Amino acid sequence: MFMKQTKVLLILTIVLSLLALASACGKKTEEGPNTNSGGATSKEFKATGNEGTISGAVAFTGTPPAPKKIATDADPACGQKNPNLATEDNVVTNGKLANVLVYIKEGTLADGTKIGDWSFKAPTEALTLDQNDCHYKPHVSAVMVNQKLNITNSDPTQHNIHFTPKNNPDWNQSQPNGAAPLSHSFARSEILVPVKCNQHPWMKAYVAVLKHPFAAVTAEDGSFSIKGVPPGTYTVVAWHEGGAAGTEKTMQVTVPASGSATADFAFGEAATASGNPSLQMMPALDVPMMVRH
Ligand SMILES: [Cu+2]
Repeated sequence: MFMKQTKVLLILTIVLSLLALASACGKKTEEGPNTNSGGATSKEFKATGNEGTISGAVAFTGTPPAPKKIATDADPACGQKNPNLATEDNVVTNGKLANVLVYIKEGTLADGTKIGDWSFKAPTEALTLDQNDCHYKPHVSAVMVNQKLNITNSDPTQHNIHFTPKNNPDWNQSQPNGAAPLSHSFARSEILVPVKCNQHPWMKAYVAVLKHPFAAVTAEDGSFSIKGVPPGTYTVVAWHEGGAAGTEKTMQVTVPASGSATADFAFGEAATASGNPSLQMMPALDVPMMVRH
């Protein structure tokens, strides 16, 4: 009788151990194929040291529209600080265009993975968006999802910063002169978030919110440089404001290991005729969001 009980117990123990082992193995195979599917389970990208650079210049072809002087009657404090306040939608110097956002839209790394399959850590440094001379500085900028924006007021007047995104919540805060900086961030990617000032109708800025750090904005001389790009072949987009939602130019580039790729773009009337304009604001690397909204 006693022997029989021991035997049953022993068999039970063996069966249970086998079951536990089988379920552990089952779990492992379930996790395998999901690791590269993007979203919350995507792997964090780690630089390996063979990253390269995408750089170039953006030209403005033809005669650029002259900047228009802004009437500051709505707030004399703006005119007193900057009597020559002018529009910023086409900042052209020697045929080169400033304030163009250049970013990687999609692409495949040399190891065959898609850039959208990787996750990238947002920088801990905040991007400062200053209200200065009754303009936003910078006029065009790029941050990563959840990266902090530090909003400052350097003017002797009150501003009202108003982000009007499509994929993120509306955000609208007044900031009197001398007030402490405001902080904001965006939880979802968006190309690009328009910014306006409810006090000064001419004040406009654009903030790109990306899931990766591969973006740059052209300087006064039209140049830009995107560093730390893993070797691969990418679709690079140059975006410039104007029209309903801006104009885009697209180019394929291949970044060799530890090398560089050139991406030169042209905007302007003459360039538009042969270019690839798109009037669509697209969320970067975020196809499901397009369906949602
Ligand atoms: Cu303002």
